[in-house]
Amino acid sequence: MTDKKFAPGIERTFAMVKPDGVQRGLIGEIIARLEKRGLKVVALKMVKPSIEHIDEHYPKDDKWIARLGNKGFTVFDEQGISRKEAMGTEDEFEAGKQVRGWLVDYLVSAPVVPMVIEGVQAIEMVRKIVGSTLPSKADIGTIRGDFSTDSPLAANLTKRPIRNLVHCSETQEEAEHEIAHWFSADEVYEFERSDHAAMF
Ligand code: IDP
Ligand code: MG
Repeated sequence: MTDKKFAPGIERTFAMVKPDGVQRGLIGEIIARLEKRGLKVVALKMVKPSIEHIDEHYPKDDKWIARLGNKGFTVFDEQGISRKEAMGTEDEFEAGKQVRGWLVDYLVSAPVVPMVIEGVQAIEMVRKIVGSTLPSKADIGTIRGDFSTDSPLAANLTKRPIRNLVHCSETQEEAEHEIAHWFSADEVYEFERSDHAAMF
């Protein structure tokens, strides 16, 4: 990548406007926030994925599933809501399995807009711009903090994933897996932004 010599630490990450973001007409707003920060969109498309494709997108290991189940539990514990009432189980792995199933079904319900974002510390920067998973914890100024208001309780009681508009990779490992899963090498472009010299 030509940029590497100007700015060490350049990374690529994967982000995707989820069905709620597409249906609410927020594709442009979401991409604009990433671009305005100085990050570069190097791959982009709109697709309606298959169940199999989404199933392979999200991790399947027990640790990830338990962590997923635990996210909602942290809020229920804070609010004094019974885990069993909110989730039908006290077990984070069982809860995670349910949430993963809802996620997979939801992500195939409408088109999504996957993209590859490149820039300095892109993985962390995109996470920051997108904001916390739980809308109540997402700072104002982040995409989720400004445009979403869903809660794990509301989501779980109606057996659906929290609607928080965007997916983005959390780690280098997720980024590599997700980029390769959604894009072939020739769909990811190399080019220089015109403001590159001013930024670096
Ligand atoms: P992330 O999207 O911020 O990376 P993850 O923990 O990887 O968050 O969870 C994936 C997605 O699963 C979230 O974006 C959200 O839509 C959904 N989700 C997470 N926890 C819950 C929950 O407790 N109930 C319903 N949906 C959840
Ligand atoms: Mg995640």
